[in-house]
Amino acid sequence: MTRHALRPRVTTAVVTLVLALAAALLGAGTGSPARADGGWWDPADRPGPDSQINVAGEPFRGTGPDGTVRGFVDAHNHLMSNEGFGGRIICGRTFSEKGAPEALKDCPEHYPDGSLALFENVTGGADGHHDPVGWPTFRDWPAHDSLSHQQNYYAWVERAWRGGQRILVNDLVTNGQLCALYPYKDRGCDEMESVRLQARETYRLQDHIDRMYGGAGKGWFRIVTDAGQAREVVARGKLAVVLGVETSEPFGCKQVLDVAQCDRDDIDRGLDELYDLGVRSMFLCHKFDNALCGVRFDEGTTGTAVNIGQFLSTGTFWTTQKCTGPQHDNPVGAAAPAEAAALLPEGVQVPSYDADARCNVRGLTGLGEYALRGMMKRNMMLEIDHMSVKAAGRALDILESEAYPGVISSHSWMDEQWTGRLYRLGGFVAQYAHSAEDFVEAGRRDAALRDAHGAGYAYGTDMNGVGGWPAPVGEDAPNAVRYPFRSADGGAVLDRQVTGERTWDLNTDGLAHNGLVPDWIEQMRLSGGQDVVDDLSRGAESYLGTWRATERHRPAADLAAGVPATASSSESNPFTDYGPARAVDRDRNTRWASDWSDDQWLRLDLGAVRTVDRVTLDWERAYARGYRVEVSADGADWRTVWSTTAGDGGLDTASFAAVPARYVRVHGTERGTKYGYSLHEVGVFGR
Ligand SMILES: [Ca+2]
Ligand SMILES: [Ca+2]
Repeated sequence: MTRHALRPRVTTAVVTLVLALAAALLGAGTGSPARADGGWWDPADRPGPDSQINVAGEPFRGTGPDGTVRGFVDAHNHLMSNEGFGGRIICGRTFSEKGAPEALKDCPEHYPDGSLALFENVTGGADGHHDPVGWPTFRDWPAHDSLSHQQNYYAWVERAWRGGQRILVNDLVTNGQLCALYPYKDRGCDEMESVRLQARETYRLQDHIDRMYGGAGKGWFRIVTDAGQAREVVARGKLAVVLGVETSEPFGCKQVLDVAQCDRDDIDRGLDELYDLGVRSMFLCHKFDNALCGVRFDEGTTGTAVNIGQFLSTGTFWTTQKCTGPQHDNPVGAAAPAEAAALLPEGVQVPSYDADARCNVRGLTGLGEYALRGMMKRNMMLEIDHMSVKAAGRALDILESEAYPGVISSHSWMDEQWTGRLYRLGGFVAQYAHSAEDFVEAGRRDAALRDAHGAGYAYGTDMNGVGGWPAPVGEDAPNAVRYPFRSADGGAVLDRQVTGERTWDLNTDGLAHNGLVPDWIEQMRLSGGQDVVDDLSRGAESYLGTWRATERHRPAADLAAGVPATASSSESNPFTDYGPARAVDRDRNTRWASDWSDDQWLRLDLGAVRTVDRVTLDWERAYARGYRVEVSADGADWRTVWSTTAGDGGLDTASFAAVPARYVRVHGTERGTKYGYSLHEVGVFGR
């Protein structure tokens, strides 16, 4: 068939960029009705012809003897991304009042042969052509390697639920730049508008399902806004749906030439609005450096295309520096795809990057810190994936200083070396939906950490997220699923999933849509044994634990504000006071500074014996590489409760088992610079 011939160079350029951007942006019948069991879990009526579920058996309910719930968690999904990006990147809808034939149609420009399916074709799913017909034949989509077709039709989500999933995080997602670049769109590109629309559609989907079960509140799809509600839903055997947000410029917080396009009022208003919509979990940055934070780069050609997208959106490319610790961002692709580079203005080129400079220079900005603290004030959960190492490190510093547990890595976009810090806070980790074998292997790397912290595990399918999903393993693979199979909990029997005239088989189709998630979990069981499934079954309880702790978090009492402070020395300066009281005046613009030698200390008198378990240290550039935190009841006998020889300055938090203390001393042992020690603020917390 003819390729469309309009301005091929520019069109190809747009498409190449769009594809790479999008690939990165969201990661990465006539059949007879299914035989229903007739229980509470079966709808009384589906509107019009609809998909089958192909699961028999009652969903498990209730709580264990210890009050815990069980169930799988999909920590990262995009039920409504067909409404994002202007509405034409993901084709086919999550539901329709008229049933599957109406919902599962392709985008108009994909007809008749897919040659104008620009996004599909650049993302490689279709070799330039595909059969656009969805219902009832579904010859070419949904498929594990088709990045632009609906994977979350509600009945497929229903099958995932019937297979044991109990929590789903629905990240409302879009990217204004991709929307603007893509030639087809149904609506404007404002990111907050899109988030509002996707939230509304999620509530409409809930109503749609409720109607099949006899009215409001009766269906299995339950949008929840607090951990208690979620626990109740899970205990009733239904699916708790949590709203999240993953956009590149939340609250209009883009930056142009490094100038923020939002202010604190925008952030407060935006957070209030999202909270009112029911959003409890969110990303502060995603793919493009914005006014809140720098991003974790995408790799290779995709990375270069995203970098060009960032330039077009913000006027700046990514800038790298040597990393200050062992964590690093992904390597930036060196060569720009010629077609994408053609979109750049005359004379502008994608920079080249040193292989040993792997960290984004942009971290968490002042506004980003304000937004993070705003989320903490509202007891929301921070999605830390997609933040640059520098931004994520600072975010973790802040969360640690407040002992705030609400932090989630939902799809393998955080440096793995930070998993321990995240678990120590009480956070939650899910792995991207890799192939069963890879998932099992990566999951084993952190199994000891999960055990140590009593954490369950989860997956982030990133369905409708343009990431690509596990390919078929073939019917003869050692981990091929044998249909029908029993669900991991043992209570359901699942056969191959049928919609219209099409039957999907994980072995030959791969993870083509959300309905095959139980099949993929069965494959993980075959690959890695029952332990893997047990870990995933503990996911719901673990997620709820993180959420509940986040809701209950309150700032601890500040025991050190304005207390008497003394020090081994203070730097003398005729114009500025660097005395010890400056470290407890709760003014970040003032500081204590010692003389320039290693053995120096700062002592605080809390006035009475208090129970202390955390000390925070906000260092000026003159930080301590080595120091001890010591406590004393009488100012004479000292006991070390925490120490380090690897301090890195910035914001440090020393957490230790609660001890009684009237005096707290920060005792330097090794300077990090040639100067002395200097602290903007020291905080002491406890009960
Ligand atoms: Ca101060
Ligand atoms: Ca630090």
